[in-house]
Amino acid sequence: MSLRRRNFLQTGIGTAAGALAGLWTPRALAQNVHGATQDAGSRASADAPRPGGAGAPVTVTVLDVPKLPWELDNGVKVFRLIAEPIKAEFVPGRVMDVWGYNGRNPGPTIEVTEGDHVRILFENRLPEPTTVHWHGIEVPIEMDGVPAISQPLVGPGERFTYEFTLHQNGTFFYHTHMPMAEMLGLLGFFIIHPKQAYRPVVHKDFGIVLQEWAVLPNNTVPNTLSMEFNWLTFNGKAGPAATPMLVKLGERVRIRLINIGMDHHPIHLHGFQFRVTGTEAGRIPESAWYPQNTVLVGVAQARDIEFDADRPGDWMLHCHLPHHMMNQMVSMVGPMAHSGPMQTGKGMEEGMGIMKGHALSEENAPGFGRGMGMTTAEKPTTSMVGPSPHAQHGAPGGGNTRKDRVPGFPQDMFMPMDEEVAKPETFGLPKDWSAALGGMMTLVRVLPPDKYEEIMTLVKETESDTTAARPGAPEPSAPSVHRH
Ligand SMILES: [Cu+2]
Repeated sequence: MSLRRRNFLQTGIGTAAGALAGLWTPRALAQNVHGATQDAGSRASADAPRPGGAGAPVTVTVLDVPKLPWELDNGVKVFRLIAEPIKAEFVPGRVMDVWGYNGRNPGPTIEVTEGDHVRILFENRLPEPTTVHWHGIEVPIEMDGVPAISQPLVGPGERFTYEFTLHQNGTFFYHTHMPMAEMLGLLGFFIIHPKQAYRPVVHKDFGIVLQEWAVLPNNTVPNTLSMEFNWLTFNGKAGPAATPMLVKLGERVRIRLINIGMDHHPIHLHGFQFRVTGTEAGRIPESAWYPQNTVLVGVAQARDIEFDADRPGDWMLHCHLPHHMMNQMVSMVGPMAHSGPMQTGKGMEEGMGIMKGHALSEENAPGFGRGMGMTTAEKPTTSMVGPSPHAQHGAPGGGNTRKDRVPGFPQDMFMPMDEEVAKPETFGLPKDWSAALGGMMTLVRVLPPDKYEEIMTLVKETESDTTAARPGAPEPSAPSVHRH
């Protein structure tokens, strides 16, 4: 189906679903318009004029994350950064209580140029003290953001001004230096462009923040004590809710990856070989590049990858740890569905697979006997897998008793949610595409020129319905507003 631009504009929210053959729902569209308000600053920016004229780098697109606006004061770029509790929607309908900056998780992207003098007016609206560390950036010790050592803690309601000159370029980030609060989401990109673009030049420059979360069933607050993570996000969105990257066939692409968490993530790209061209310390000399299609992004590391997008397709970019490709994993809790010794219609302990003790006892609750909670030791639990008379309930082809005799069945589920995550960037994807993505998974859509223009037109028109600022444009912002 061809995209009918005028129809899309004229239909309005109420009838947009018809215009786009079921890919759209009023709810999805409304969400997207709302999202565009927040995200327009980071969308489609590679097509925008290069900020410093010829030879200057393209701006970075951090999908689903806004840019932090700045104002110029006597040659100083002045940013306002506010740490505060916020709401974050990992996938449609799953709103979590996390911490972030300026109403967002991850925090808005700071994007500047080597040689800039920056001033960051920081305000703490958290219920506890904090500081901001500029990860990898060579700043004077008083600006390093380490509590008690380089500066006093910034208490709730207090402010602190960071100010320094940038003499590096590359992919950096900012984050709190209170470790537990890192696990609640206090980080963001701090990208420093060189004055002249790196060679070979890229046409698209994307950024992805890797985060992981442990959210117990029926909770919205991440458990920062847990070592077992069940939500994995790219730019604050779990697959399939992360917005796909749009690339025109033949373009050269850079993707910057940063990681703060408890795990290292092997990020794998389908369809292409890439080179790692940068680390958290800046650009790697070309003589040290070598081909890869999986890059391990360790904790506290940044990795820039580059490739020529010379083959069309909707290509996956994802963490390859199997548990990091799923959403909302839990074990041994909740209403029992099927399988093994965990059965419906029985007592709480049997239902949850707990072999010892009471389900709500101090030693089992609230972790239900597993490491997701506050328990001090792993408890013996039954395995979810195994032959069961109930095994057919949740499975395609249910009722096939032969499956009941297959050890390990059931495992994977296939749950499409195309409509819930529909937005211009997902236009034209095959039916049920969304079921193939969970956790740290997204798509690099390498599109033939006509298809690319079609979708970019839709992206821009959705943006133009909003009053969002352009990338890097000074905006008299009210950054403390909660935008969810
Ligand atoms: Cu991972």
